[in-house]
Amino acid sequence: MANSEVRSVCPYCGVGCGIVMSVADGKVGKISGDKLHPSNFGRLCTKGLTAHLPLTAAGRMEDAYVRQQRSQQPARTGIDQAIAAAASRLLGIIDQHGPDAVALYVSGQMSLEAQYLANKLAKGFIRTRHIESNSRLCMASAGSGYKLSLGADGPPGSYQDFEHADVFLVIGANMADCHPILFLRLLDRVRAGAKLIVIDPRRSATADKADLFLQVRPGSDMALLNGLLYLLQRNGHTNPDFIARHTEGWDELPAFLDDYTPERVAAITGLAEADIIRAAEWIGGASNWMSCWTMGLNQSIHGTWHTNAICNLHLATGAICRPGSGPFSLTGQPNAMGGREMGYMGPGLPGQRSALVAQDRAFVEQQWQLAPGSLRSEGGEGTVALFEQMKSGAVKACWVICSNPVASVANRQQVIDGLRQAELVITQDAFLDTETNRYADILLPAALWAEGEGVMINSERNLTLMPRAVEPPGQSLPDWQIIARVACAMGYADGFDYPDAEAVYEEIRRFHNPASGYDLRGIGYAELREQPRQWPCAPGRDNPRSPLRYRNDGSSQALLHDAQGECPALAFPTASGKARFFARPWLPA
Ligand SMILES: Nc1nc2c(c(=O)[nH]1)N[C@H]1C(S)=C(S)[C@@H](COP(=O)(O)OP(=O)(O)OC[C@H]3O[C@@H](n4cnc5c(=O)[nH]c(N)nc54)[C@H](O)[C@@H]3O)O[C@H]1N2
Ligand SMILES: Nc1nc2c(c(=O)[nH]1)N[C@H]1C(S)=C(S)[C@@H](COP(=O)(O)OP(=O)(O)OC[C@H]3O[C@@H](n4cnc5c(=O)[nH]c(N)nc54)[C@H](O)[C@@H]3O)O[C@H]1N2
Ligand code: SF4
Ligand SMILES: [Mo]
Repeated sequence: MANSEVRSVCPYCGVGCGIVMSVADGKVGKISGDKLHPSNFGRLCTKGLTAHLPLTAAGRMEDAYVRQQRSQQPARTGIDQAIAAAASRLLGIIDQHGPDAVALYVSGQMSLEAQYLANKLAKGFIRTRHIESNSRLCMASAGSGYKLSLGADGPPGSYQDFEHADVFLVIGANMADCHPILFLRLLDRVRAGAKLIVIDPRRSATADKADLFLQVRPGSDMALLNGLLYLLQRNGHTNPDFIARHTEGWDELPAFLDDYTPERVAAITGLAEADIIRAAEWIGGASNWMSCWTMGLNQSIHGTWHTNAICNLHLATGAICRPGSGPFSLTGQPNAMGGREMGYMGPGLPGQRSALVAQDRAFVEQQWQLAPGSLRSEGGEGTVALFEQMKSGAVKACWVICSNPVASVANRQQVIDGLRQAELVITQDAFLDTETNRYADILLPAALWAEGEGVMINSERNLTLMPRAVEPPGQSLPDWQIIARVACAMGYADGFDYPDAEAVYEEIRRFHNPASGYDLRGIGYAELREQPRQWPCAPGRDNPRSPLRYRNDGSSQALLHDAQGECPALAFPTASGKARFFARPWLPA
């Protein structure tokens, strides 16, 4: 390949910063920030600046490996033979034990195309209910919380809101270390006068920058969030007009909130009453305010409720779906947002659809050219349950792609027991010596992000094309291609014969969802080669940005008429078109 500058996206976190790679002699020599990219405008953190180093690091898996016996070392094999072996052994297990004996465990670090194909293969063709992803460990709570409160997954706003907020509520997120470039954007606004409230049991690097640091007891957030809403209501800082027009379920809240007086909340959280009161005054007095949260709230048995409680605050103050305001869950992984949209957890189907909904199944069956009634109306039970089911022998084969569950899933011993108990473990990784590969029967060599083409979607629904900048080493192939080739070898060539990643993406574009506004129709590879673009994007839309969702303009989402036949300003994708309040109590962890 000729020497060139290639624009792409940093593969390390959900901020999704634009990068420019200097490619010379078939190698990426240097990475700098893309000044034109809407996530970072040229800034990069250390991880982005050094993202090219792993491409040529020692230990890449350049060939496939197959282990004939568990006690032996895996032997180097041609990739064609390994793919054929993977396919025939999967088919053998399906024949003998049925489709639910097979599981896929995939990743928010893969491209959109790979995520889509994995789900298509699992739900559409193998017809197992077991496909899960590492995002289950990460932002599944935010996803299900949004769905309940607002009707669909994903933040309603965008990074542009950071430039307009007057108050930031950062709770259970260490942005300074984990989303550094977005944190710089936030601090720019704080320097211009906005106030930063940080809620964390630890005095983190993020807390060090706070105007008000609330050092809560771990697991007491629900009490605090309810306590803030109690005070907003008592102080007359709610927005009754917004509540009446765009929400339902408020009626039961005032009585419920009476349990969350500053006195009681202080006792539960360990905070000073005065600090709780101050936080509520800042939020109530702000013209615009945003909340940012991540693992401190998501990784909890009450994770979904936490998202509901945050949405309650925004709905009650009407601080949502307008510039500078909104609940903004930060995405950890570079393409977890894409995976959530592709439905790679539980019963999800592409385009923010669900296998539990008959209409959604019918739509997807049509797209995949399957007979009506082919898709199953159920999903799996989640990541932890998946490894339990492997350990108990119910799930007999697991194909792990772009994740290292022995290192990252809770209760390591159970994961190891599950992998040991399984008849067939296939891993697909870019590196050879991972904790999980040690338990694999077949190891498939994956290309890294810069070695294949694909799309990544960041926290704010922005799509960036990752072009192929360099050749993958040895026999390694992009994830989407390995998945497609295994599917073809299993006999599903009709559904998986794609010439390139763009052809897969073209199929994904057909999954426009007028219920949720999920819409890539106006975004093709051709547009993405010019610049990143944000969905919802109806065909012909000029503006590459689409910073606000749920505006009732009928372009990507079906136009909503209310009971009086009028069109409200906002259309939440719920049955009534209104967002929902949920009374979620604080319970001990
Ligand atoms: N350098 C680096 N950056 C990364 C990653 C990485 O591996 N390395 N991973 C990426 C990924 S996948 C993710 S998910 C994100 C994670 O990003 P974050 O969620 O921001 O990081 P964590 O350190 O997991 O947790 C955030 C904070 O939650 C706090 N916390 C713990 N328990 C509670 C609680 O009960 N209540 C409250 N309010 N807070 C609590 C912790 O003290 C911590 O400061 O980072 C992304 N960015
Ligand atoms: N103890 C503890 N556990 C945690 C967390 C924690 O904070 N503490 N955080 C949780 C969270 S938020 C997350 S998101 C998960 C993440 O958990 P994992 O998904 O296990 O995370 P990674 O370490 O990113 O592992 C990714 C694997 O993919 C490989 N890889 C990288 N690029 C590619 C590629 O392009 N293709 C393929 N096929 N492979 C590739 C890497 O070599 C690596 O083995 O961990 C969760 N588990
Ligand atoms: S903030 Fe995230 S996306 Fe941006 S450069 Fe750092 S790791 Fe990459
Ligand atoms: Mo994560």
